[in-house]
This record gives sequence, structure tokens and C-alpha cells, in this order.
Amino acid sequence: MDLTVVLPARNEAENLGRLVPDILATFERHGIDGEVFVIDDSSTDATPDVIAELEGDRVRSTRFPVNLGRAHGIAAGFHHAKGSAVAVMDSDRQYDPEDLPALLGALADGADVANGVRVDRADNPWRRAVSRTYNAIVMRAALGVRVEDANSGLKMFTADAIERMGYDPSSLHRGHRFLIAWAVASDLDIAEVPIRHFDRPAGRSYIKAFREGRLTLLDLWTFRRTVIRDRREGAKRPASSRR
Ligand SMILES: Nc1nc2c(ncn2[C@@H]2O[C@H](COP(=O)(O)OP(=O)(O)OP(=O)(O)O)[C@@H](O)[C@H]2O)c(=O)[nH]1
Ligand SMILES: [Mg+2]
Repeated sequence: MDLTVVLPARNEAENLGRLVPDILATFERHGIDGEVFVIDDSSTDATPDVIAELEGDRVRSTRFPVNLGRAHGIAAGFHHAKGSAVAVMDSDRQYDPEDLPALLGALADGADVANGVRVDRADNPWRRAVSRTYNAIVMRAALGVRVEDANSGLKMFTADAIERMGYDPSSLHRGHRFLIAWAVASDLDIAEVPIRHFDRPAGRSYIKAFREGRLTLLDLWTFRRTVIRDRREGAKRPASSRR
């Protein structure tokens, strides 16, 4: 199978009902042998019913009995994915499935990871400023990650890259914000691909900027002490003793 699209979802009934058929239509149009894997993170709206309607050969899902958060949803998607490439896409319809072929193209050209870069962001100036600060301070200055938009909701990885990353967000509060930093720490080759971005057409965002900022900064500290230190120590060990 060419591609698994992982959709972490919490209370996205209205969006999933449109997004999943749109993704399947993209597969059809571009001759992609693909599947969709939805993680219903203990939604309290009609998300489970919508998923039950959509499920079939090319649509699978899992449901968490308690809310574990987006990063754990992504980790579950990585675990269950069957594709030789795996995309992570927000299920709020702020991204366009028609951008998936360009990301696949970047992997076909040799990248391990294709990171979507929102060229014309539909966010308000405040959100854009928070994001710029995050990219400049957390990603670039503190972690040396030189990508334009580390936090976009559309990214793609080769299955091999996922294996090499060993992504385990359990020590972090907001591990999904560190996916690209994780890839960089794992010495993966990252391509940046321009993508479209839209206003959320339905449902609502649960992001609270200050809480998000505080938890992400705590995570930065943990990330440096755990993931980065482990990789450095792994690199120092003789090759024969590495996993
Ligand atoms: N698995 C899981 N997914 C979640 C959770 N919270 C949000 N999501 C999903 O993560 C994606 C992005 O959520 P949003 O709340 O829109 O966050 P965002 O796009 O970073 O923020 P905005 O820019 O405000 O839209 C959507 O697909 C949500 O359904 C959660 O607790 N668990
Ligand atoms: Mg969103």
C-alpha cells in the first residue's frame, strides 16, 4: 500500500463526514493505493457514528476510551498504518487532500519526511504571531530545527522514517508539536512542501494559547533532556552496540 492518512480526531463529526470521502476521491483521482486511519479520541459528539458509516476496505479506525490527546492519537496511527508512506493530517478540514500527491512526490524524490508549509495561512494575526515566535524560539533557537512551519497539521513520513524516529510522546504534554524536531534529532532528511490552509469550516478548536505555550515550553525542556540526549548518547556508542 502506498499511503496511510492518519486523522487524529476529537469531536469532528461534521468535518470527518466530508474529509474522508474527499481523501478517498484524491486517492482515486491520482491512482494512489491508500487508506485512512481515524483515531477517535473519546469524542462526545456523533464522531463514532460518522466513523462507523465510513468504515470499509480503505477506512479503519480506533477509539480511545478516555481522552489521551493528539500526540497519542498520532502514535496509534503510526502503529496501525499499513502504507509505505504515512501522512498525519488534522481532521478539521483546514488542509486539502489534493496536497497529498505533492508530499508523496517529495518522498519519491528521496526525502524521509515531507513537511507541509502553509503558504497563505487562514489564521488571525495573533495566531500567526504565536506561530512565528514558536518557530523562531522553540524550534530554531532552542532545537536548531530550521524549517519554516514546524507546526503545520499536514506532514508525511516514510514508514522507514517512522521506525527510525521511535516516536513516543508519553513524557511530553504536547508531543505532536515536536514531530519535526524528532525527525531532525533522528537525522532524517526533511523536504518542505507548500500547502494550502483554510478556516475551520465546522466544529471548534480546543487550543488555549497561554496553556498551550506553557506546556510547550515545559516540553522543550523535557525534549532536550530525553530525546536529544538519548540520540547523542546513542551516536557516541560504538556502531556494533547500537540498536
Ligand atoms: N486524537 C486527538 N485529536 C485531537 C484532540 N484535540 C484536537 N484534536 C485534533 O487535532 C486536530 C487539530 O485540532 P485543532 O483544535 O483545530 O488545533 P489546531 O489546528 O492546532 O489549532 P487551530 O489553529 O486553532 O485550528 C483536529 O483534527 C482535532 O480533531 C485530542 O484530544 N485528541
Ligand atoms: Mg485546526
